[in-house]
Amino acid sequence: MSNGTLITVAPTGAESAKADVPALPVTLDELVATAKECEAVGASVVHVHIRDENAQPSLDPARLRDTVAALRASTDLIVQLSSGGSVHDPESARLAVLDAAPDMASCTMGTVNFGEDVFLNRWEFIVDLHTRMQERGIVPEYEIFDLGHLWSLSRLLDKYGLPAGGHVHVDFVMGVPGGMPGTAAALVACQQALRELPEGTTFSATGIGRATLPVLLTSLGAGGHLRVGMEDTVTYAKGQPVESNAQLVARAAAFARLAQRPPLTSGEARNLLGIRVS
Ligand code: KMH
Ligand code: ZN
Repeated sequence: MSNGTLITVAPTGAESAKADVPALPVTLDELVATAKECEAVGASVVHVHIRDENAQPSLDPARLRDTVAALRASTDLIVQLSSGGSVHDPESARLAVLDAAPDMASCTMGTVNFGEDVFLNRWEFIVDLHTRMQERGIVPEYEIFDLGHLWSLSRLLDKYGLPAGGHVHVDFVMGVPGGMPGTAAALVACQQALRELPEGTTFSATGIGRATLPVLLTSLGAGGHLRVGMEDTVTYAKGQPVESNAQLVARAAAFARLAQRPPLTSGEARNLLGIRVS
């Protein structure tokens, strides 16, 4: 197995407003253009949240299907749809995301306070998501906002079996107000806890806002993979707004090369994650 770095770009998210962050990709054309730029500088996975015609977060089924088709037509990126949506989305709409038949979908492993809101992920909902993804051959990325979520994942896999493709990949989302902090110590604690999970489990990590760089550097040093993008940070450096998602991917790719762990191609990423080539 290559020692390279899987770089996921999360270009949009559901939290920032276009009015506040003009560089945020919110239309399908903007998303596809961003995805192509990010692929060119080292991304192999795109984690997708879409917006409606008013740039508001949306889980509209037709828009999701069109988005998957457009990203596949224009890039070789692995298309990962968010099943997390926004904190206001009902479970039924979040489950229906799978109908758009992405390569991957996120699966958050527990409820977490999310700023002033609550990101609700009941056990029965998690089981539903996991088993539906198994049935449809969609590979999950298990989103871990807090250490205890890893024990929920261990319980899930013990009771319901391995995900589609047989490989387990988790993403540590660090620094959400209400979740674990974006520190080296927290990341190392998560990495230690991976001993409870199947051998070969891989992880990526992302730090929200100011936690971006500490988490990126720690993950690289610990043998982990990276997620970057405007879903997680809209500030490149103090007082300097992010210009584009590609700017964040290029920085992550440069650090990965310096660490002698260059970005994986999307083909290498497919092998790593157990995603079948369709
Ligand atoms: N927008 C957050 C409430 C995911 O994409 O699966 C949930 C989130 C996680 O972003
Ligand atoms: Zn997301």
